[in-house]
Amino acid sequence: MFEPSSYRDRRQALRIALPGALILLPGHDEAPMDFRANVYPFRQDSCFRYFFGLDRPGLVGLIDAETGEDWLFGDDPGIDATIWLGETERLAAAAERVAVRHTAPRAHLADRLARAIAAGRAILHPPSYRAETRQMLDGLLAGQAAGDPDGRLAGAIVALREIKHPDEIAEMERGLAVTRDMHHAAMVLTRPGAREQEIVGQVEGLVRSAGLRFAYQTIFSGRGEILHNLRYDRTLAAGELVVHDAGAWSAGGYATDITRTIPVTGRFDPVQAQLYDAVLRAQTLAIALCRPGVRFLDIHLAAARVLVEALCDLGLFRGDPDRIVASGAYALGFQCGVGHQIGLDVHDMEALGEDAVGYDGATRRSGLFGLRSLRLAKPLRLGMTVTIEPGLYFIPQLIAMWRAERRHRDMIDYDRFEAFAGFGGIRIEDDVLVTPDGSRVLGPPIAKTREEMAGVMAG
Ligand SMILES: [Mn+2]
Repeated sequence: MFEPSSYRDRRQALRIALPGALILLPGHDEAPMDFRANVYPFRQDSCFRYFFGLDRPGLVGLIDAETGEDWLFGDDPGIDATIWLGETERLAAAAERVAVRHTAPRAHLADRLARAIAAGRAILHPPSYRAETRQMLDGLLAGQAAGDPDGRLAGAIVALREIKHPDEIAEMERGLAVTRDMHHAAMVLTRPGAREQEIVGQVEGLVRSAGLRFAYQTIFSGRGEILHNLRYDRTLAAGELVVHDAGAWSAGGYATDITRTIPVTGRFDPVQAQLYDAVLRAQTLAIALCRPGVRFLDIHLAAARVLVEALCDLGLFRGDPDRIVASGAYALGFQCGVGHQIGLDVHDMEALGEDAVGYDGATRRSGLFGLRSLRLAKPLRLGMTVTIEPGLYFIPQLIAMWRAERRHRDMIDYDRFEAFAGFGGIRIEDDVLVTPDGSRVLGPPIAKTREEMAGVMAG
């Protein structure tokens, strides 16, 4: 947790952005897995955590821009919570840790909101992505003007949260130190005959030993062309590439998101090396292009062009690389976006709506296959943290589909593409801070060139 004043300052900044507003920020309750007392590991809502800091269930925050007051609604732990869970901290004491002076029992929230509604005030709250939260809000606000109809609240929150304070950067870098260990451990363990789940288990052990949790479900697969492959049921074979996409939540709740692509034998064959180096060049260029004011869309397209040039050299694409990029044909090899914002959430703030986070009035989402998956397109701002994660993926079903549709057939050699069925995928991902004159890769260096990875894998 940060200093109490930092949470007060954040709430004050939100009040200034939304004069007169009454802003309701529900925290999370426990989420049962299979029966009420057996719960998923607790994860606080990130908006609540950003403005109210507290990492415990059962709280609702209220920010009043008319009176200047902050309120926390919740209950002191009863004797059962103390007996079973050791919870003893009273709400008022917790509130003090985040500079909130006003607290009230959770049961008082309905009254408080009813009075505000009777006084004609609209209640702003972020969209709910958990059914329990939606149900609670439906009960509290039934039929009243509430939510975020014109996106003002989402816009104001994004404008604040997307600029990271140095304390937040330090928190992410502490998470990245563990993430470096995770990735290097996976490289050491990767070898022909190893089972994917064994390696994921060992890496998870490292995360747990550090007192942390995965920030999202790890990807560790020799079938790296499946972009979010969550199965670990294979045995690694010589000649394969393994995509390992894994990150931790830091102790303070900030996510890391790192990908490395590991050759199972420790060595790339010549074609793998050619394509790996192309992805690395695309990533290096994209990182170098990051600076305040540059549209992330243009960084995506620049990375795509580097990948296209390499695929032209191998005869998979033919013709003018700029045309291959502009037409969208490039997406046969690179189907996703080059990155996204990262912070408390691995895809930061996407609960507020992907377009609210990644697009603005001047930058609209494209409908083109590939580009439509770009989560961030608007210009970068100083202090933003983003992932840079270009990749190449050979997806047999997609190649067959496009071939049958004769898509971009003047630019694509489908026979060559089909020869890459079984190649898998390559992704290289780092977390990057936008600085005044460029960018900085966050955290300690994690082996990334072919030589660096061979060095780690050789022990
Ligand atoms: Mn990512």
